[in-house]
Amino acid sequence: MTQETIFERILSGEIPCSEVHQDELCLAFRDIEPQAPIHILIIPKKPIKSLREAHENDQNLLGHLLLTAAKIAKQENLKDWRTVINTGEKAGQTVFHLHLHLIGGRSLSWPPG
Ligand code: DGP
Repeated sequence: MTQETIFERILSGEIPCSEVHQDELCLAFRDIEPQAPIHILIIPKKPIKSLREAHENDQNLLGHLLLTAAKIAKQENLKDWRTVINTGEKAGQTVFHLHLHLIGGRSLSWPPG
């Protein structure tokens, strides 16, 4: 059995979050350690560990996450923003439930560290 992540506990309501959006496929809430004035996580309700574990039949879900990020960015009055998906420990993934970071509200440098 795979261990429940913090995001599954947020999805079940066991751990509170600052919710900004919810629909049948995903939940979006403010990151607890914001790296910018706007830092929102968009997570699928389906427990996919990372983008590595996503399958062809998740195509609609993955597209939905991106379009939801754009919708939320507009709601947050962002003109420019960055979406990030960390995949694997060396890429900075710390929670093994797929999530998309929506980051904005300040100038963002490139390349990332
Ligand atoms: P990543 O490093 O890509 O796996 O991002 C995980 C993010 O999750 C990180 O930016 C901090 C955030 N996070 C971890 N625990 C919690 C929590 O309990 N609540 C919220 N809102 N965010 C969390």
